Amino acid sequence: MNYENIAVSTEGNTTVITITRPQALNALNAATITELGNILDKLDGDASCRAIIITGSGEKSFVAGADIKEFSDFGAVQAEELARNGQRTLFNKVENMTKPVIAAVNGFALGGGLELAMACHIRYASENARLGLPEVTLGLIPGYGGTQRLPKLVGKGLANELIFSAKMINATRAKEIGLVNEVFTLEDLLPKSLELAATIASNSPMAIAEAINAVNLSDTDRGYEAEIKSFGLLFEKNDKKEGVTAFLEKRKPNF
Ligand code: CO8
Repeated sequence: MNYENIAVSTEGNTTVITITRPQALNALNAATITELGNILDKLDGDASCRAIIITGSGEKSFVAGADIKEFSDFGAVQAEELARNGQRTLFNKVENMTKPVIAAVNGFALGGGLELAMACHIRYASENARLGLPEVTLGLIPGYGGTQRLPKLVGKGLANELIFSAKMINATRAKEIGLVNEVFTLEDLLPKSLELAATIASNSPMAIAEAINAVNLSDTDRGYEAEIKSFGLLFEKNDKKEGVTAFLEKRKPNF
């Protein structure tokens, strides 16, 4: 498949998706959202892909938000449609992938960009990263899930502060409040993300898929039951046989 706004490469079992609109600081226009959604659909059904990294091209920006130029003259109906479509075709899809998605935040992660990073399962950032939800400066609020995911990651109080003030925080502060897991030099960001992806990819893909689902349900009243169901289901699978047998035979499992 040919893409205009993203580049896709493979390293071992990991697929790296790079958003390639550096001229707009990798802002998400509708075409980019569609392409991201399409590649994720493809990868979700591709057993050779065990982990995904999403990053931005260039050394300045992960994603500087939704493309402001594109929605500048939208009315209420179009804007609601854009937000709903985006959440369905990309943001919720990322969160519900059956394989882990790591955001390698290599610079600005603003508005829809931070919302994309927050939809990912894990966030690593470079030292130059700046994160924030500046929508209120445009007279808007986040529309790609930011009001929902940020409080879950950092708590309501900090989320309110970030959303109401629109201030950008640096990578150190983002790590301090749990918005990103680790901070690296820009040079190390992708190698470290790939290293994590490879570690995850060496584990049982079935178990990872079930873990993603159970963790996603952790803030609903279905979470405990989902964990129990997944736990039971995995006992029927070859990965569990291989994992447990390998442990007993004192060797590495081969999933
Ligand atoms: N959309 C479109 N173009 C952008 C965006 C963006 N979000 N961000 C940057 N660009 C473009 C600039 O217009 C500029 O283009 P040009 O060279 O043609 O003028 C180019 O990228 C470089 O940007 P700057 O010259 O501004 O670079 P600076 O280093 O001076 O500033 C900043 C970098 C601080 C990141 C600055 O570009 C900025 O503030 N960008 C906008 C950030 C923002 O407000 N993001 C939130 C957007 S709203 C949003 O994401 C809502 C999500 C929910 C939508 C739901 C659907 C309705």
